[in-house]
Amino acid sequence: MLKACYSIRMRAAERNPELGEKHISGGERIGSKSQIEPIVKQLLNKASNHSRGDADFIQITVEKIAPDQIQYMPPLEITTVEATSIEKAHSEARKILTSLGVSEHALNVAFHQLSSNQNLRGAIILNSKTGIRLDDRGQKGVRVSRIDWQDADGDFNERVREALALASKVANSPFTIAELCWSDDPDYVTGYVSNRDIGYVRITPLKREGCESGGRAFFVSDEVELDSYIDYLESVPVLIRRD
Ligand code: WAQ
Ligand code: MG
Repeated sequence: MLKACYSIRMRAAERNPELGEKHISGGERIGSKSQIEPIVKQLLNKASNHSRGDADFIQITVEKIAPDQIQYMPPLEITTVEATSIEKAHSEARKILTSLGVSEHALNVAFHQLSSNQNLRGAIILNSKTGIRLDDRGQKGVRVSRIDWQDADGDFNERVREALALASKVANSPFTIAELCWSDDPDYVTGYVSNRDIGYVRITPLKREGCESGGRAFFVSDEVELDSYIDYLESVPVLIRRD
């Protein structure tokens, strides 16, 4: 029999009576019963020592998942592009996304959102041609969840591991044309573009140090079945493993 698995999710926020809620951090992991405690500790630690601020609300959700529903997939290949300026890094990202079929207008929408939005909790889903935003989640966006590595992979730091797992799950959907991401953390300026053919292309610097805007945009094809796409991203458990 397969061992029971658990999805463990965290979200942390700073609550200000005048300004409302500021997103601090989130995290998604999958583990066996005996891994719940160390994973909860790691997520609490991630929420508590964060460059975006001091969390005064931390929510941790633990849910059992059916092991026979887990999908296994390999990670995308990693490459890194180092640019000499933010402008050059942006034009490199645009060039790659254009070559994958993302329209100039959709790129403008995505770059504008990621450059100006300081409080996005999930991803925005954009039609890759029209640039129209398809999800109706506002600042909440769509959170890719139930995602982790099958085994600890010592090759990367925690941030790269998380982002690579997420990008690999996103790229695995036939509706995904490409993804653009950079962090909303003020101390992290590297982001990436990814898809199933080009892999995970890290690009630096996509923003200036100290800046708290960032996010993720998933560019999708006209054929997208939005409900099943969002259900896959949020609910289908995925473990990343090398073949
Ligand atoms: N699902 C959807 N969107 C998410 C998720 C998720 N599970 N987690 C984060 N986001 C969105 C959300 O809008 C955040 O504000 C934004 O992405 C940035 O999240 O060197 O650290 O966790 O190879 O701050 C990428 C490069 C780092 C890593 C990305 O993102 C590397 C990063 P952060
Ligand atoms: Mg962040």
